[in-house]
Order: sequence, then structure tokens, then C-alpha cells
Amino acid sequence: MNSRFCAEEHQHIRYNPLNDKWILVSPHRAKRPWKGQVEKAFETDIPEHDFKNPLCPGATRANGEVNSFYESTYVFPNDFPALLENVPEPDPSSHPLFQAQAAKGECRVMCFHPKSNVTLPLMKNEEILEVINTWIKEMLELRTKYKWIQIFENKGEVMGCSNPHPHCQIWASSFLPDEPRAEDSQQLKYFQKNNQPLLLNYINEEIERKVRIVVMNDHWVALVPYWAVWPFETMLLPRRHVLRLTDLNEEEKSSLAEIMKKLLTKYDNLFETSFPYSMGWHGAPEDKESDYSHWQLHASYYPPLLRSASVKKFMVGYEMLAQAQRDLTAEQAAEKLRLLPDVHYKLRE
Ligand code: H2U
Repeated sequence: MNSRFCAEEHQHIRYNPLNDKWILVSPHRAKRPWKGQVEKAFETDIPEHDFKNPLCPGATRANGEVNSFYESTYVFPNDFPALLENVPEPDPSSHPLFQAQAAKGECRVMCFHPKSNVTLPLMKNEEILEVINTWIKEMLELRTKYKWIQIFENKGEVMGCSNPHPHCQIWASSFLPDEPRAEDSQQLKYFQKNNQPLLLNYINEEIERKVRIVVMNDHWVALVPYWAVWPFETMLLPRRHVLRLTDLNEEEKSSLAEIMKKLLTKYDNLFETSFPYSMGWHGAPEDKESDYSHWQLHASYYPPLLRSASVKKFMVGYEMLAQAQRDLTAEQAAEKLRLLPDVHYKLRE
């Protein structure tokens, strides 16, 4: 008893300052995984083009509209939107236990590439740059009407993605959703106390400590956050203080394309599979009146795979009823990803 604490061996809880939640880390349970067999998932061949796939160039969508024969990115209104622009508002309620508020918005689908079998890590840097430029174009338009614009990508069937064609979704809303609302209040509290943005201080510490960095360039850093919940969760952030995607300069955009390709290649190389995840961008909310200096732009990648292309981490039981738990430490996950090649397994000689 009372031997010295070692984070890689002894269970502990870690604090996430961005959302004010804790996570249970139980590394003693992770001793086995890397000795175990690594199975490859069965990958179906996705055709480059299919007129029956509603996301493909020239295909007919559910509402009867025909996509253009696009050659780069392509944005269209989601035919099954969760948010509509014009709907009646709920009546005000005076009862504190039965509160509702108006919710307005728009949902769009954005295809990344004309070919269904070209995912982001298989694209050229210039093609990824096109994706970034289209994200920015969409944000510039939607921010004139909405407070929050959520860009997110569900990749892989295991994440509920309904279509293998490379794409993301954009949901703009009149309200600030829960996750960014928690991040806003946590970053504000930290800024008021320390006069520095939380995430900027955080990345500077991480760059010095090195152990959780996965890949870095002059403008960006990708790391496994100290408080990561998903086994190979990462966060991608600019190294300078940037509030929103729309504030990036040309150099930072090109450099973002480069680091995205590297990070996503490592992800695919981990289990030699098209790595599933949900990812999304968080930047300062869009109302002009408020000062959002406490914010720092970041993307979060939440991949569910744990041990192999077919072993997924389930967030059930304890996670649903108590709090998030992980086996592998953030440092072990970062090292594993860092050491993987930058060349995609499908593109190896
Ligand atoms: P996901 O697989 O990430 O859910 O994205 C596919 C989206 O495309 C989904 O939200 C939309 C679905 O509503 N879609 C259309 O808008 N039109 C179609 O014809 C098919 C799919």
C-alpha cells in the first residue's frame, strides 16, 4: 500500500475545464489491449460514383431535386431538416418546470468531393483546402441570421452515418446549444480569473509537456486532451488566439489542410480502416454585441474505436448513470497515434 502514484497504472479522475465534468481513468484495465489481436474490419468497396446515391453529382435526391455535376464541394439544403426557419413559437410558460423557447434554424448537407470513395485523408491538400473554404463561406452567410453554426461530420456506419459519400452537415440555430454553452461559460470564467484564454494557456502548456501532442505544425496543434473521454479523441487548435474559422488567414487555412490530412491519415492507419468518428468545430458564438475574447477556435474528433477496427468503446452503464470512464490514458493514446506513419496505408508503395 501507499506506493507512488503512476498515472499509467493507477486509477484516478481527471477534470475537463471546458465543460466542468470529470472522467474516470482506469489504466490498469488497459494492460492487455496492445498484446491482443488486431482484427481488420471488413471493408466494402465503395464505387466512385453511383446515380442511386443521393449525395453524388447528377443524382436525384429524396425531394426530387437533381444535384449538379459538381467537381469540388457541393452544399444543398437537408431534405429532412431538424431545424426549420419559420415555425410557430411556443406560448410563454410561467411554470419553472415546464419551460420551452423558440428554436429556429437551417440544416444543410455539404459534400466534400465528387467521388464517393475519396475520404478526407485520401484527398490532396488543395482539395481539403476547398472543404475549409466552403465551411468558411457557409459560416459567413449563415452568421448573418443565426447565433450558432454547428459544422459536424459523422463518419462511418458505426457513428450513424447514413451515406459513405464524404460529407458533413451544417446546422445553424437561433439558440446556443448545450455543449458550446457550457464551453462559453467555462472559458469566460477562466478568462475573468486569469486574463488569458483557457485553451490558449492549455496548448502552450501541452506544447511544453509534449506527451499528448499527436502532430503539430507552425500554425496548428492536434493533441489528445488531458481530459479525453473517447479512446483516441483529439482536439485540433490554432496556436495563435483565433475566435472563429472565419478569422483564419490564408496561411493558416493551407496549414490546416496539411494537419488535417496528417491527423486523419494517422487515424486510418491505426487499425488500417476508414476510421469512424464524429467531429465538429466550436468557435465563438455569432452575436456581434458581445465580447468573446475568452474563446479559442477548436475542432474535436470523437472516434469510438478502442482496440481494433471491430472493437468499439460503448458509452453505456457507468457512463450513462455516473460519469465517463476510459482505460487507456490520454498519453498512451497520443503516443500510439504520434508514432503512426504519415503515409496512408492505401497509398503505400
Ligand atoms: P448523415 O449520414 O451524416 O446523417 O448525412 C446524410 C444527410 O443527408 C442526412 O441528414 C440528408 C439526410 O437527411 N439527405 C438529404 O438531405 N437528401 C437525400 O436525398 C438523402 C440524404
